[in-house]
Amino acid sequence: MTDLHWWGNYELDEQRQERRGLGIAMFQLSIHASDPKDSCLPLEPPLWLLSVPFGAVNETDTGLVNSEGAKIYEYTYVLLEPFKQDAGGTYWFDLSAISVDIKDPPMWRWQETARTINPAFPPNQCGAAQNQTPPGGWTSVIWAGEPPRHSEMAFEVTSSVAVPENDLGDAPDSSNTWGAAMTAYPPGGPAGTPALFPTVYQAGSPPYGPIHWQPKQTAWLGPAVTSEQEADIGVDQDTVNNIQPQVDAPDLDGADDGLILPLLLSHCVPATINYTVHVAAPTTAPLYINVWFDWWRDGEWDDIAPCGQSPAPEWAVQNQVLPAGTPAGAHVLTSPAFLPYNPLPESEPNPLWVRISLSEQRSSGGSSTIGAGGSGPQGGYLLGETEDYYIESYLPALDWGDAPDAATSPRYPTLSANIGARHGIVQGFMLGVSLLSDNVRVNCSGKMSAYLKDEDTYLEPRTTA
Ligand SMILES: [Ca+2]
Ligand SMILES: [Ca+2]
Ligand SMILES: [Ca+2]
Ligand SMILES: [Ca+2]
Repeated sequence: MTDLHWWGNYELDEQRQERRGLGIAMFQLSIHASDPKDSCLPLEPPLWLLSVPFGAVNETDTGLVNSEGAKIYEYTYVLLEPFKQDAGGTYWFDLSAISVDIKDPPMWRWQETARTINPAFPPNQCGAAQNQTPPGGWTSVIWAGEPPRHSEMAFEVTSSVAVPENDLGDAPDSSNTWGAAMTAYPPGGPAGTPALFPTVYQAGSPPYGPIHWQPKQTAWLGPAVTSEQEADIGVDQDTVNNIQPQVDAPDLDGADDGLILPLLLSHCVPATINYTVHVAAPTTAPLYINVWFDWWRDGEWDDIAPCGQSPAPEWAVQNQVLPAGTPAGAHVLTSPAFLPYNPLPESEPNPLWVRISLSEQRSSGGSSTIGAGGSGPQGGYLLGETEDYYIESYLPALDWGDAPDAATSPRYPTLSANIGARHGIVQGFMLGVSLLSDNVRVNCSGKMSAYLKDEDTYLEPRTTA
């Protein structure tokens, strides 16, 4: 932490004037651990202690008044040396105002934010504590009543430490810094299918969660990247970590913006996905795109599902190449075709975790180790970005004709706007030899382009007007 902020007020006298007396000489600031004997009280001696002259804390009128009508002031102190917090630690912030002259003291009070029966401070829902001498010793601040209420104090601890450039994924990972089990399905629990996705880079590795050291240097997925130090601890540009294992919360990373949704993933029907890569400067070496789907819904990306005699690997897109010399700008790319494995009928929800990763090194996909699918190299990737998605619905693919059509002057009715012929795909029933499901898109000029060729299955006469 680098800055401390707190709020306070002065008691008012009968003339509604602030009782400032001869003023505050200094604030004594300290940080404490929790008392192991009573975790709702601070432990002595403090971990950190500093006396700060009043002139150094910048008393600022917030324009707010408290319930007595007294002005509320904000005080800010920027630490000369940041105070380092340990992951998972609980800390108390303690504050005393020291008067210039005890014979005419200021009646300054630390502002409360609330008096509540349900204080927010985890893990034991503790409210504020006080240490009054005499007799000394910490006690909880409890306001009598039915039920009794606790004080919450107005303060803020902030960190202005620069966020490292790294990018990581946000799929749930039970081998994390916190040693807390995470749930893949349903995400966030209650406990169901354990999550074994490799997301955290340091803890529980190998398999290593993919980390990208310089995601903004050359190319990334979608329009944006948000950076973080690690997936589950440290500073994060989004202010929350990508995953919070201690509360079983995944999928908290910003800028999941590469995959173009919705996906069309009919069971055992060849499919493709479209995604956006933003290239900062023309590439001088190839980059690789890998995509994993948890077809088996077992919380990892290591399996190969069966589509009859054909394998449907969870590593569905394997080292698709973005060639050297790709110009700067946004590029919409289409993956090679792969087989989805979604055996449940469309009416039943059957969500799955998906990872897309762009990198300068080819992925080895994984190994025999459980949780290796979707992992990255020991030394991390230099370039690229990883995005993880919890996909709850994927539209069934329809087969569309691909004769030319236009929104304004329909000639061959192919697009849905012109009531084109379309067919739900029935397994084993098709025209021609192999049926690829079209992903038909219309660009601004009203022209249609199909991302996949299905010359042997077109449903309308192919002629030119
Ligand atoms: Ca992105
Ligand atoms: Ca995500
Ligand atoms: Ca993040
Ligand atoms: Ca799996």
